[in-house]
Amino acid sequence: MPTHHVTCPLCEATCGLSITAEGGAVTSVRGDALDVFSRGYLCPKGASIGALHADPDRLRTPLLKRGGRFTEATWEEAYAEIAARLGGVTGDSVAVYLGNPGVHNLSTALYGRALIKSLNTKNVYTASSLDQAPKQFAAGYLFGDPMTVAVPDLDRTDYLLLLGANPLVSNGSMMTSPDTRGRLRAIRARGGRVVVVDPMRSRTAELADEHLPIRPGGDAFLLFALVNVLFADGIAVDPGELATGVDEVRALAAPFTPDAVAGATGLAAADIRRLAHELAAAPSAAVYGRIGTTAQRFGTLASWLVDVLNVLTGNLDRPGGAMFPLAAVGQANSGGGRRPFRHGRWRSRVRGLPEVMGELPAATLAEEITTPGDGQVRALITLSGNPCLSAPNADRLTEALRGLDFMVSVDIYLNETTRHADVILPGTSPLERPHYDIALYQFAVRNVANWSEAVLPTSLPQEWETLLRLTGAILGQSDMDALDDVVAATVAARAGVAPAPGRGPERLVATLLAAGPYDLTMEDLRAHPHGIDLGPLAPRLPAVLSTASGKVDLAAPALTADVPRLTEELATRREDTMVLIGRRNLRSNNSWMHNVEPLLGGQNRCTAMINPADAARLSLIDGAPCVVRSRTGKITIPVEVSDRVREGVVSIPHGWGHDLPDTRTAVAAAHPGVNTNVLADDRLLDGPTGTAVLNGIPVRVSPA
Ligand SMILES: Nc1nc2c(c(=O)[nH]1)N[C@H]1C(S)=C(S)[C@@H](COP(=O)(O)OP(=O)(O)OC[C@H]3O[C@@H](n4cnc5c(=O)[nH]c(N)nc54)[C@H](O)[C@@H]3O)O[C@H]1N2
Ligand SMILES: Nc1nc2c(c(=O)[nH]1)N[C@H]1C(S)=C(S)[C@@H](COP(=O)(O)OP(=O)(O)OC[C@H]3O[C@@H](n4cnc5c(=O)[nH]c(N)nc54)[C@H](O)[C@@H]3O)O[C@H]1N2
Ligand code: SF4
Ligand SMILES: [Mo]
Repeated sequence: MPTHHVTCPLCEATCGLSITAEGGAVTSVRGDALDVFSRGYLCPKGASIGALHADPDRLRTPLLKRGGRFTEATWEEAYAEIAARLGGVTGDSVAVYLGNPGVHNLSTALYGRALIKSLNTKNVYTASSLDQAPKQFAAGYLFGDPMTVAVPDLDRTDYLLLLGANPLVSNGSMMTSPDTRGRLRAIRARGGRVVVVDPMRSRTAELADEHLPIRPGGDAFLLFALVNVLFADGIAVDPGELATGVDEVRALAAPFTPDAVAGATGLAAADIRRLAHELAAAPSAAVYGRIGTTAQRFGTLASWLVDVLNVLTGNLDRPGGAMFPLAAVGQANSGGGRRPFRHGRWRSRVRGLPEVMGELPAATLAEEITTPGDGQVRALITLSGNPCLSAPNADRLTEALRGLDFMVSVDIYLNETTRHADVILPGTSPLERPHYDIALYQFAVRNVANWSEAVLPTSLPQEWETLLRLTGAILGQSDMDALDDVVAATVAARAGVAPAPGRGPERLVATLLAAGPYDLTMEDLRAHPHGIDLGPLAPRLPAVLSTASGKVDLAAPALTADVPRLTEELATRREDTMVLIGRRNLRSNNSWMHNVEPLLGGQNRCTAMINPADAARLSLIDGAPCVVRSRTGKITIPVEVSDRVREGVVSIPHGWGHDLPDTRTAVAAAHPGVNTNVLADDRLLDGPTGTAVLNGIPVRVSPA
């Protein structure tokens, strides 16, 4: 039996899997010990990829809604319906929502854009505005491109300050690093220090040398205070010619002394001072913030200040600090002729929220659908997304989807979102397609390249073909090869090379590889099934920058413009309400791996975790149901009393709530949990980017 060595596409860690299969079924999945990056590591999700493939509920034929009920249909019937209902309909009345797995899927990553472009609509939504948009926005203004993101040089750093991240569970994000646990342990083993800032004593916090239980939403205050101490105590490193705006940053940080932010952060001023001195004194150090610092009220400011600290401690772009990866394929910042990042080129119709990276905030999708007038959204295409569970004010969005004239979903399940579609087009399972992690290698802690062939044959069309056919159905174009050539020509022109021969994503990867910074071909990739190690991260300043000044713009107005909101919050911040934050579980993947039997079972993971002192004060009993209310809704959920979470905070995982009618996910329905995003407020946003506040939502909690 041949063993297939492939990259796991289920999360950002890009682990190598060694898979054997027989007769179309997976017989074993192991971590690939020879993978140049992951060296044998795998998690329970990767181990369950065969079960995901075999899931009887996974869609294998198109579904068409007739008289309110789904029936199986042929692909031709499905496209005929789409052409009849959506043909020629372009412009703002059609919206697209692109979900997280699209990032891990070559087809969607490379062909989604063609579909979106052909629609010519402002109404483009993705999970980015529920996630990392503030980080990319900050990077865009600091460094010139939202893909120019500095990642911690995990394998060489002496000091790692992690905020709002739990990579022992999430396996790392915007920091592609298989076996993060091993890499963090190695920091400690070589005498370094790991400090975790998190309202929860997470698994990562348990592994760390120190855990600082910050109040949710307090990160920008803490980070500003660290900057303040660097200046006040004369230990800031002068970036000299490298950066502009140091004096502005110093002035802006002045009010945020450790004493001034102690209340807002819930942390002792002395600890903040010590932290600043430790960061400055470490031979090398990296500050890293993830979703607890981005999907929150001051996501942009916190993301900005993370890198301000990396600069002012002399750690930007130095080994052991925060460095810029150089991916082999599609790294936007490795070519020439780049224009500085801008946002706000257009605005959402109803709330006037600015575009960021060509997208509008998902938090505004519902009202764009329900508010009458010119440009009202009447049709929706979802591509590997489940916004009914993942976006804020879920009840309102669900209601909005009910009112659409037409909806198409490209997805592998009939679930909480796709049940609203008129047509569902099934994607392949991850094992039925080739893979190259075009997106995630751009954030990798080591430069690697790894091509994966499909493990199993399929009778389904590849998703790129589906996306092209969908594009064709809307544009009235039936020559798919011609459309594919247009996509290839566009990708090649942007990369400044000629298109490689062939078809589909493989041609595009070959094209981008030829345009990339390494002398590599597809043949090289194929000859190395365990990947090609391109070495540790190397310094890239100043060439990596594409700001107008050619320097790191530490005080770009788009970033500093949000400081007054923080100053105001410092004066008015109240402590009397409970706030809701999110959490992840190793055996979950946002909303969609809850139908994979081996990952379920055991105790109910969808609980409201609450500190014993709050439980006592609010008369909540461990295991008993409680009611959690916010401005937008209420849910009933079991209490889990735990001193892991700090006082004043409720922690509830997202992605649950599988007890809805008309879905086809039997395993998930047997372990439904509740949808926390009923509580997330679609009006509570990070200022500059409109990213949803999913951490730090004011709630009331009472016994049920
Ligand atoms: N409260 C709260 N809410 C959150 C978060 C939080 O921390 N707290 N996190 C946010 C974050 S970071 C994210 S990224 C979003 C995720 O938000 P979404 O991307 O909207 O949601 P997912 O749960 O990832 O849904 C993925 C969908 O893709 C489908 N799918 C899976 N694989 C494939 C495939 O290969 N092809 C196709 N066509 N479809 C596929 C699944 O069936 C599912 O419908 O959730 C956000 N929501
Ligand atoms: N197993 C698993 N892995 C996943 C996913 C999954 O659903 N399951 N989802 C994937 C996706 S889409 C993403 S984006 C990544 C996310 O990757 P991470 O950001 O590492 O995700 P989390 O595990 O949610 O960790 C966020 C931490 O922030 C803390 N937090 C909440 N609010 C605040 C705050 O205000 N300040 C601070 N400092 N901390 C806060 C939470 O308690 C939590 O421990 O994970 C990816 N990997
Ligand atoms: S950590 Fe992520 S990439 Fe690695 S096996 Fe698990 S799901 Fe796959
Ligand atoms: Mo995410």
